[in-house]
Amino acid sequence: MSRMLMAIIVAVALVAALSSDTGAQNPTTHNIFVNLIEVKGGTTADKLQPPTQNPKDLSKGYAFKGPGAADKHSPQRWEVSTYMFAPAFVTVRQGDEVVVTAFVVNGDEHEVWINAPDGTTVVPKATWNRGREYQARFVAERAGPYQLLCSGHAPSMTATFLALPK
Ligand SMILES: [Cu+2]
Repeated sequence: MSRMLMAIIVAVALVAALSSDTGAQNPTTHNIFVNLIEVKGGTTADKLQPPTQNPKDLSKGYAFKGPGAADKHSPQRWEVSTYMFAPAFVTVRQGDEVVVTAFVVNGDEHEVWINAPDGTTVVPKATWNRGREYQARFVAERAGPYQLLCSGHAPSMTATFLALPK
């Protein structure tokens, strides 16, 4: 048997296995743990000049402390930071229940909600505070990206739960 034919048989078998798998699956509940975190970085102006555009103009989630403001003992030092959800991308299947358990490590306050792929809200806006754990749940009735958003750190602070079609 030629290698080509063998490769085709394997590919067909794989597709058949995958499609029967997706077709027969019952809805599942996904328990997803998410942390709200902040990552920071910095250097000194003698090594790298600070950016000409203030990162704060790109996203409310970004912060920038220029030389002089970052560290008074090191006048050349400048720092940047960003708020994020970790993990920020999870796949589920259409029809599945998604239970997000979130712990706020950084930032005293986040105004969060979850939108469906069509832009409608499936989890209404709520305030999540540092040091607390919260739960948000929805059923991924549609295929496509469900987005966890934070208005105070938009547009960069977001997590996507991508519902793959049944
Ligand atoms: Cu936030």
